[in-house]
Amino acid sequence: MNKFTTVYIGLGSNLEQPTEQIKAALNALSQLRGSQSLRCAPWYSSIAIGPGDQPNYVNTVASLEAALVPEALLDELQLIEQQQGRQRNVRWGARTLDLDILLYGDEIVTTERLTIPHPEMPQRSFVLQPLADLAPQLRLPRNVALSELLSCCDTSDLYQLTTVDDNNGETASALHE
Ligand code: ROI
Repeated sequence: MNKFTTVYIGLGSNLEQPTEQIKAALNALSQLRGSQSLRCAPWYSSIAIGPGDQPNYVNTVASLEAALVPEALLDELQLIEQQQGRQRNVRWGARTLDLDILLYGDEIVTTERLTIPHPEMPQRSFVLQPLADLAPQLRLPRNVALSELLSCCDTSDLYQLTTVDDNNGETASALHE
């Protein structure tokens, strides 16, 4: 039996050189215990959802094959966030790094710490678009087509960052409209 589950993780940063933060997070994810086969979508610049006048975010989505159960994966992701200086003070405030478990295979998880699928996904172009870049045919639990969610979501606030390598997010640079 395959012990690995395909997991999708949303990455976001709008502080302290966001592209460097995303690069460092992908590096950490590539070394995550009990995980393999990291893939990353193109990167996007997105307008911040949240209070005050915040800088734009850099967002992307990564997938990996994980042997960790969801809560253990969450622990690992929070450790990476902490290592990259994440402070949890203002709700929806600016942050160096946000790592969200979007999907964990076909599982529906509702615990005190975790809700999977991520409940805000349908409203967030900066999640749906890179997720669709990675897995255009994806169906979410409860038989929801990702393409259907994306078609209902305004993506006009999103700009793909150009990359000079083969799309693994190493060298995002100029904005491409
Ligand atoms: N806004 C954008 N554009 N991208 C994010 O990743 C993001 N993450 C968040 C909140 C504060 C809701 N706003 C965001 O957690």
